[in-house]
This record gives sequence, C-alpha cells and structure tokens, in this order.
Amino acid sequence: MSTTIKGPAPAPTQLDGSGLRVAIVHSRWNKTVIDALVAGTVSTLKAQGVKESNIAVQSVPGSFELPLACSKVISGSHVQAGATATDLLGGLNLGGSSTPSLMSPHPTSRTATPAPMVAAMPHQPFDAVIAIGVLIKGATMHFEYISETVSHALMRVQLDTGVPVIFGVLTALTDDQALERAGLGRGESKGHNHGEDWALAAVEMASHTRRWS
Ligand code: DLZ
Repeated sequence: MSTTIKGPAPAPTQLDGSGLRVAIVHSRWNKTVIDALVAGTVSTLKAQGVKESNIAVQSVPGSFELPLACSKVISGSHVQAGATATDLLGGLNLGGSSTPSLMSPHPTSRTATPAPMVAAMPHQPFDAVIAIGVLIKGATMHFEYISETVSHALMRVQLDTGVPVIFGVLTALTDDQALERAGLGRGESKGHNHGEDWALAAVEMASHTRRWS
C-alpha cells in the first residue's frame, strides 16, 4: 500500500516519443548521483519510444553552467560531434555497492568521461532539453545562491526559446536525500530515481509543444 500522496500522476494520454529529439545536459558535480539520474532518464526516454540516436548528452562542470549550456544546445550554436547516450553510458558508474561521500572539492575528480562535448545531432532542433544537476548543501550560502539562480535561469531559457526545459536539478540538504532521489538510498528503501519522471515530463511537454506550435 502506498504511504505517500506525493509524486506525478501519469499523463492523461499515451505518450509516444518515437519522433522526438531530446537533449540531456548534466553537471558533473556529485557524480555518483548524476550518473544514476542520467541513466534513469535515458532508459525511460527509450521506454517511451525515443530513439537512442535521437538522445544527445552534454556534460558541464557544475549546475551553475546548466542554463547557458541548455540555451546553446537549443540554439544549436555550438556544434561539435560527440557522445550519444550510448557512448556516455559506457563511461558511467551505474551501480556499485559502496557509496562514498558525494561531496568533493574538485568536480573533475568525479568525472567518468572526460567531458564529451555534445551534440549528436548538429543542426537538428531538440524537442526538449533535460537539465540535470545535483546541489548538496554545504557550510556556506553557495547552495542557496546557485539553487535560486539556476532555477530562475532554466525557466527563462524555456520561456525565451519555447523549447521545454525540464528541471532536473536536485537541491538536497544531505547526501542521503540526493541518493534517495536517484534510487541509490542507503537505507531499507533505495528511494526513487527522479530521472524517470524527468524523462516522462520531457516526452509529454515535447508532444504538447509540438501540438501547440
Ligand atoms: C562550487 C560548487 C559547489 C560548492 N557545490 C556544487 C554542487 O553541490 N553542485 C553543483 O552542481 N555544483 C557545485 N559547485 C560548482 C558550481 O555549480 C559551478 O560549476 C562553479 O561555481 C563554476 O561556475
């Protein structure tokens, strides 16, 4: 029996992602969690019919870089052949029993792949972009400033461009909160991988936006 009323209800109509192109832009801070979220996102996109060849993955250093990267990915102004979802997943840590502390002073030390730069499909527009980041509160005000700035900026990108930008930025107060939201919980329950919800939101919003255009 369900013990919570939280969470998204299913879309009212059947989703079909087979004709959609979706970009995932993710940060590399707190990489254990990022890897799981990206993997959950990609597998749900594929389960909704999005072709692997129509999923592009771009990494950036931290969450603060997400809005500009999303904007550029949408405008197509950066063009560099790069990683498809498959390439990227080959370098991801998708499981593993031990979960070290997520915090690290140097984000590149958590980078599985050396920042493969996008874009699998230059010159082709994306129907949706999923911005994925993991902010974990530390001792300073950094978390508050970045969380607020990035959420506002991502909203601005989607309103300015008309392309759905899915908010896949976890703002966690503890490591455990972040792990649970990536299905990596250390307790009895592993939690739920929010990447799956973000993929569903991307397919639904991309479909709506095509109809509304
Ligand atoms: C600097 C920083 C810190 C302290 N924490 C995080 C974090 O928890 N999650 C995240 O995505 N990024 C973090 N960053 C890096 C910033 O987002 C950004 O990459 C740098 O300030 C450079 O602009």
